Formats: sequence, structure tokens, C-alpha cells
Amino acid sequence: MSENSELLEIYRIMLLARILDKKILSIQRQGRIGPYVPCMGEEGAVVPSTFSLEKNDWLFSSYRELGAHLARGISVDLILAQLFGNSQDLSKGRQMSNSWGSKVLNDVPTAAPIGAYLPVAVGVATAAKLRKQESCVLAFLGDGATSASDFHVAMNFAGVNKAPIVFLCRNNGWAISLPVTKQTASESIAVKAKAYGFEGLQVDGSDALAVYLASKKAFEKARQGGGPTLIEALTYRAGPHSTADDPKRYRTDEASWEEKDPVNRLRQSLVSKGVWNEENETRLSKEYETLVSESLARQEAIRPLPPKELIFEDVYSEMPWNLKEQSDDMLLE
Ligand SMILES: Cc1ncc(C[n+]2csc(CCOP(=O)(O)OP(=O)(O)O)c2C)c(N)n1
Ligand SMILES: [Mg+2]
Repeated sequence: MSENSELLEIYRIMLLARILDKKILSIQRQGRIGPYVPCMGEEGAVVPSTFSLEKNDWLFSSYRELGAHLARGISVDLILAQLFGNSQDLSKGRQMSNSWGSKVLNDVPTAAPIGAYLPVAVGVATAAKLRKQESCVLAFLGDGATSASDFHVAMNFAGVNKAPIVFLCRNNGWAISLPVTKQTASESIAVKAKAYGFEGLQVDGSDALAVYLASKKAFEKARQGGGPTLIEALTYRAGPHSTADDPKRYRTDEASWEEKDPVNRLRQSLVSKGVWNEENETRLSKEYETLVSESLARQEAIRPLPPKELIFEDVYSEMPWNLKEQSDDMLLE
């Protein structure tokens, strides 16, 4: 596939993520789903990097990577089923919202403690290397996750084992209300890779082409046995941390958001290359609006919801006594 056709594909998914994210945010505000973590502003970092993944590779994410899951092949129906926690949700409503994943797509649902999955991601990459399998791993994280002990464990283990993994840190400047200046005294996040013996680089996360090229190079290196790379993508969290957050209480930097919008930037670049125009844009936006509203109507209507006793299933082959006690108590309520 030529670079322009890859970029067009990337653009389509970024646009779908934008439209879907806006719709989800609005239904959350109407009380139709539980809490939601929006992704607007960070599509340029997450979608292009996911395009370097092959079928047998693995994707690990946090919660703001809606576009990465769409790029990996998770359908809009499954995205919404997860948020409604209905019976079509692959985890049957037992995961926190935004914890998307799919076993067949090697897309691993996230864990709530920040960074907890990073050592697991490195383990998967190391295992693939030991077994002489071709697979690589893409692991997303936020700037806040770089203070978690699991991040350092993962970076160290990845460096020592030359694991085929690409860490993509979305540095959006905030960990809820904590600015990145209070997160680390390092000159950058990228520089941290040096201490663990591998390459770290910074890229403009609003520039989809830059992220695409940096990720492609990092994956080529990993596939050739060159080990890990840490990519720090400088992004902009355009919305609140989550629907339970009010950024007006701690943030005043919203003025220049339009220039940073990665969807607009990629669109303008495709238009200037002559491979996209207003007519294409209108047609595709309409198509996605319809896709999203039809899927929403389908997923919201699915009843009955999974029974609450399901939360005790699929973990132990025989339920331990303490869980049995909790389950009995719950069913009495
Ligand atoms: C170990 C742990 N500490 C704290 C939290 C609460 N928490 C949830 S999200 C978050 C901020 C993470 O920020 P960052 O990694 O920068 O990701 P972003 O939300 O900016 O995408 C925090 C502190 C948590 N989930 N796990
Ligand atoms: Mg952050």
C-alpha cells in the first residue's frame, strides 16, 4: 500500500473515532451509560501507530485509545456493547468502561491500576522472542503512568531482554489534574529510555504522519531484533480527564486547541496532496454518523442485561468460600 493510501485509511479511522467519541460523550451526559474517558485530541498519536501492527502482534492500551481499537478491527457495535455492559459485550459488563479488547484480535483489555499491564506487555514480547515467533507488541501509556513502578519494571525488563516492543507514551501534559512538570524532573519522557539501554524519541503527536513514520521505524527495528523503542508523542487532551472531571478547576490552556487538532491537520494535508476533498469529507462523515446511530440503537436495546451474579464467574474453576459468601449476600439484596 502506498503512503498516501495508508494515510487515507488512518484518516478514516481518526474521523470515525472522533465522531464516535463525541456521540458517546453526549449519551453519557444524558445518563445512558456510566463514566466515560474521552479521547478527543489524541487520535493522531494512537491511530497511526496502530497501523504498524501485523495480525499476530499484540496491542496493550490504557483507556484513551478508542481509535487504536477501531484500527485493530473492533467494531463500533462491540465498542458500544462494552459501554452498555450488555450481553454482546465480550466481558459481559464485568470491566470498567473504556476497557476494550478482543482475544481473537490480540487486543488486551486494560487494567484499572495505571501501568499495571506494562510488565505483562513486555512479558508477551519477551515470550514471543524466546519462542522465535514473529510477534511484536505495541503498548500505550500516558505521561502519568511513567511514575508508576510498573513502568520502570517494564522498561528495565524490555531493555535487558531486547524485547520486540514499542512503548507509545501519549504525553498530553496531564494526569487528571497533575501537570507533567510535577510528574517528572527529567528533561523529557523519551530520555528515560536511555537509562534502560534503548532508544527514546519525541514526536509531535498531533502530526499523524510523523507518528506513523516514527512507529513504522520502531516496529521495523523490533522485527529485526533491535529491541524496544519508547516513543513520546506530544498530544493534547482536548476534553476532561473523564466525565467525572471538571478541568476548568485546574486548567487554562485551551485557547490554541484548533491548531493542534490532529484530525484537521491530517485532513488539510490530504486535501493539499489532492487525495481528499470536501465532497469526500461530507459523504464519509454522514456514513459514519449513520453507522454510529444505528449501532447505538441496536446496542442500547439489548435486553436483558447480563445477570449480576456473572461477576463471580470465569475466574476460579471452583468458587472459594469467601467469594461464595459475597455472592450469597449479594443475591439476598
Ligand atoms: C496506580 C493508580 N494510581 C492512580 C490511579 C487513578 N488514575 C486514573 S487515571 C489517572 C491519570 C493517568 O494519567 P496519564 O497516565 O497521563 O493518562 P491520561 O489520563 O492523561 O491519558 C490516575 C492518577 C489509578 N487508576 N491507578
Ligand atoms: Mg496524561
